[in-house]
Amino acid sequence: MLNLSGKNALVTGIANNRSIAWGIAQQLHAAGANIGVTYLPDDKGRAEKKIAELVEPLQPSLFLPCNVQDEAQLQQTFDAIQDQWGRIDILIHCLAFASKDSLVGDFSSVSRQDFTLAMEVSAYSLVSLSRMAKPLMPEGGSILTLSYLGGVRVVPNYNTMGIAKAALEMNVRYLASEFGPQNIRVNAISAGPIRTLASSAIGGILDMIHHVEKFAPLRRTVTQLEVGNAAAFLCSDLASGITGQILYVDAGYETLGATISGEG
Ligand code: 0WE
Repeated sequence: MLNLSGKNALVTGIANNRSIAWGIAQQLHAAGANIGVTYLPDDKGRAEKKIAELVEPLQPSLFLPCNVQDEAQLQQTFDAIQDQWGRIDILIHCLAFASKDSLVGDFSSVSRQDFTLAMEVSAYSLVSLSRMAKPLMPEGGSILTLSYLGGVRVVPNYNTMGIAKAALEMNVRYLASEFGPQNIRVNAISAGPIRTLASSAIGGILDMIHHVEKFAPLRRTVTQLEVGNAAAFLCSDLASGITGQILYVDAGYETLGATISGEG
């Protein structure tokens, strides 16, 4: 049976109640995990208040600001884990950012700065968080990140994020190889499109969702809680033999080779 009791799980990337990270946090909690949450702080402390209220039902035993572009905040996060938990079992990475300019129009128009920003926040951050988690996983652990099909195939406007997701998926494989001897597993879930804060900022996301509802084998999109269930499985001992994998939780969309109805 799926049981995460006694496991310490740090969840990054909760922005609001539509976040996939929130779906994952709820299902890890439902499976008995002890939850820690990091959030992206803003100047006015609004994010802190909003996310604290949201996650309150999960009774997180850690609640920390963590902007992955800030080395000091990263260090403080793992110092707190060391002090208060002593050990971490599960690390959930649900972080991505690309400038709006780099998510529209011609891919080749991306600036050096926007390309680097997307790579740093969306791909490199898995490396830095994993490196810092490793010494706190002496008896093994599970690291999970979120990807998207746009990292392996061309999706209009996904552009620079697609390159960052391709790098992220290779990070998963290289980290899985390096950390495997310490019984630390590293995997990704490639989720289908879901209406979230990040995706709703994108023009044409509704068209993407209608397209999936029309053509995906299950004829619908997936929910945050379905991604959360797959995450709970991958982070549990039921998945003890799985590492370096990208699991599609996308209502079957990835299997398609043509999106025509075939009905004439
Ligand atoms: O990974 C993503 C979105 C990540 C994302 C979203 C934003 C919006 C606001 C990263 N950076 C930003 N920056 C902002 O300023 N998805 C998988 C959702 C998504 O984004 C798309 C999609 C889908 C699906 C962009 C174009 C086309 C499809």
